[in-house]
Amino acid sequence: MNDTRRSILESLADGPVSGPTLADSLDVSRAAVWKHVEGLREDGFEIESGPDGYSLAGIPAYNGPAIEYGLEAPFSVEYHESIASTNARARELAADGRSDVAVLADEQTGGKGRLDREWSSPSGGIWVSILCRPRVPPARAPLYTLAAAVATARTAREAGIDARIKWPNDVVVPVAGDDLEGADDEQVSGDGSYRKLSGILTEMEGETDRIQWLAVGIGINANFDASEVPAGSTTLREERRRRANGGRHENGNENESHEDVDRRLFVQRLLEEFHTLRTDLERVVPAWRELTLTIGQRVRVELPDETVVGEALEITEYGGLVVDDDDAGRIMVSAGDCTHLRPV
Ligand code: BT5
Repeated sequence: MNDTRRSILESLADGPVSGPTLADSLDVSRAAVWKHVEGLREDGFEIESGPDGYSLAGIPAYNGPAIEYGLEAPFSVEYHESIASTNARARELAADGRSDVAVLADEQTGGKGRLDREWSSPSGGIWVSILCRPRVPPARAPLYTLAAAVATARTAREAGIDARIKWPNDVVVPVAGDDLEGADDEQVSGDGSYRKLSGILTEMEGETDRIQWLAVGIGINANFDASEVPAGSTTLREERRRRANGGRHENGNENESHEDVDRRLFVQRLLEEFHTLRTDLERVVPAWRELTLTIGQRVRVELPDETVVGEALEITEYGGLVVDDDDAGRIMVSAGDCTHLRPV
């Protein structure tokens, strides 16, 4: 959003302001004010004209300008109703030299998980890629993925959901012991199973000693039913419904639900949390440890050429997982697919 439009919205937030007053305070012509007001209306802002001037009667539910309005983090927002993959778009923007852009979409038609897996991204989700250019060596890149997991879990917790982190990059919701229906028998947390709420895919380009750009892609199942994504997943809507029903799961047939989150506010909090963490990387791992279910669990970690099974002991300063492997003893793994297992 351009600065003049941002200033107009800020002025209108405190009550009606006349066109001439806006023109004076912004040092633009009255015609320019009118043009910007029309532009804001086209973006979905409800701007009424009354005897005292313009007033702001409503903001759009979810689009780029709406997310930028009131966002307290230095990202510009590019929003698409539908796109193949926000990560692919972030890569294009990186090639154009851009930075600090959040690419968002209501729906992705070619969402990607790690190792080129498919990521289901129906309409109603939060599909976002944050493009940035941190001045750190590539070895520290995993901290941005961990920061995204912390930011996601914290924001979901603010929305009333018991979101936790599974190493390295999944945000999951533990399943209570009496609600195991549909949960994978093998995937267990300390007190039952878990369902996946969010996944993160970080892509980067760089040299040995410097990151060129980094795109942190965060997928959060938000305002749709869990039946739209693979078994073993959950959504914000589903979890809030479950909570409202006292823990029982009930299927909803409607397309919209009063348990839906305000995606605009959710994304703003997510970007703000991520920004706070990226400016203070020392705090990322301690914050991650507080939210994880993995440490102390018996885990299986699938690596490209081997599988490690044992107790997860610790996370290293750059996000590696230390496992006490049943055969090989203490091993550090830096990436892989991790499953929590039932204790032997
Ligand atoms: C991930 O991969 O968890 C990373 C997902 C990143 C998605 C975001 S959305 C915004 C940005 N743009 C993109 O194109 N991608 C990023 P991984 O750990 O490999 O998990 C993938 C596996 O999760 C799949 O093989 C499915 O089994 C499962 N899966 C697919 N869609 C899912 C969903 N919506 N919710 C939960 N699980 C899903």
